[in-house]
Amino acid sequence: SESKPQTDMPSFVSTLKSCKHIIAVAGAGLSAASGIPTFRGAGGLWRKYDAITLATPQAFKENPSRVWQFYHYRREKALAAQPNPGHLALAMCSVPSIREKILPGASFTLITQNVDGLSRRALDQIAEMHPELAEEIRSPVVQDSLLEMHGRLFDVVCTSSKCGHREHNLDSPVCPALAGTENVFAQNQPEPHIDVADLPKCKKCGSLARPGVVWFGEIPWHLRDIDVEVRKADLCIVVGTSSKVYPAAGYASEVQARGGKVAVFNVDRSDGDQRADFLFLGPSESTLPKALG
Ligand code: BJW
Ligand code: ZN
Repeated sequence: SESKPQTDMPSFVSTLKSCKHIIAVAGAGLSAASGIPTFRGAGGLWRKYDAITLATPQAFKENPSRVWQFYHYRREKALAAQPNPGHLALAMCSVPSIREKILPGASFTLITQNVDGLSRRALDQIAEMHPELAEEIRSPVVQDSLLEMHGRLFDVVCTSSKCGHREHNLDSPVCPALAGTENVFAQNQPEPHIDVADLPKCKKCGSLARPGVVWFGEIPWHLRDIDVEVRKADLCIVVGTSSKVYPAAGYASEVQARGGKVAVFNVDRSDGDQRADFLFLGPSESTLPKALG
């Protein structure tokens, strides 16, 4: 059946209240209002390079110096950024004692493609605002309901397959040689070249380290947990993603194929949104708090 997505908030809110297993699939648009550039469209260029071509194993193999400069720039941006009202609205749904008041009796899982850590920091902010919830928020029930499927900017991983050591690393800069390279913007300014010896190293075996993110052709994280939630879901909220990258782009139609509903929140049109049950065109930092408040 062909019918246009609904666009009125009250009917979405009443559908939302009747759902039992809710998933949200987020993309770069969720973090746009925090000053984090998106991948496609405006904001998708870093120096003269397309962000998509830098986020590949091939790019890292050919020029680890350039790719590390890109990730160093992204780490510094994320460190300086704050979660926005869209992150906070989703984080509230992740805390059972808050969720009971907005979505009584429902489960909620946030599947994010973003590597910036802002959704986890939104949880930390709620814990700071409500100290009585801090213990609940620190618990695995809450922390494990946030699935960062494309990895994390602040993980650093050894490239040696024999070692594979991974660490959480918030250093700014991630290594001394990268300091200041984020400020090289002009296209005609020579690109700094950093010797592999001066790039981030594995603290265990000394091999070259890489950002702990999921590049094209690599297997996303948490696929088993995601599959369980996608199969159960009766509502899929799609936020700030162009829905061009799989497997994430396929979750909404999987939910719909099993009879669930789909609601898209995006500032612009995105792939598959004509098949959504609800479509809210606008910045998610203002539409999400209205929908989930
Ligand atoms: C706003 C807004 C505001 C702005 N408010 N909105 C099936 C068919 C064809 C190909 C494949 C397929 N399955 C797999 C593939 C291959 C490939 C793929 O999908 N290719 C396609 C491009 C065709 N996928 C993979 O390789 C994946 N791995 C894989 O499939 O493994 C095999 C396997 C899987 C499952 C089971 C068994 C085997 C891995 C994909 C990894 C993607 N990695 C990156 C980089 C991560 C690290 C980093 O951040 O640097 O992930 S690429 C990049 O794209 C990044 C993003 O997470 C991802 C998605 O981008 P996103 O978030 O949608 O951003 P944009 O910029 O595209 O969109 C922003 C949106 O926000 C826009 O719509 C704006 O309008 C909107 N917006 N401001 C609301 N204020
Ligand atoms: Zn190592």
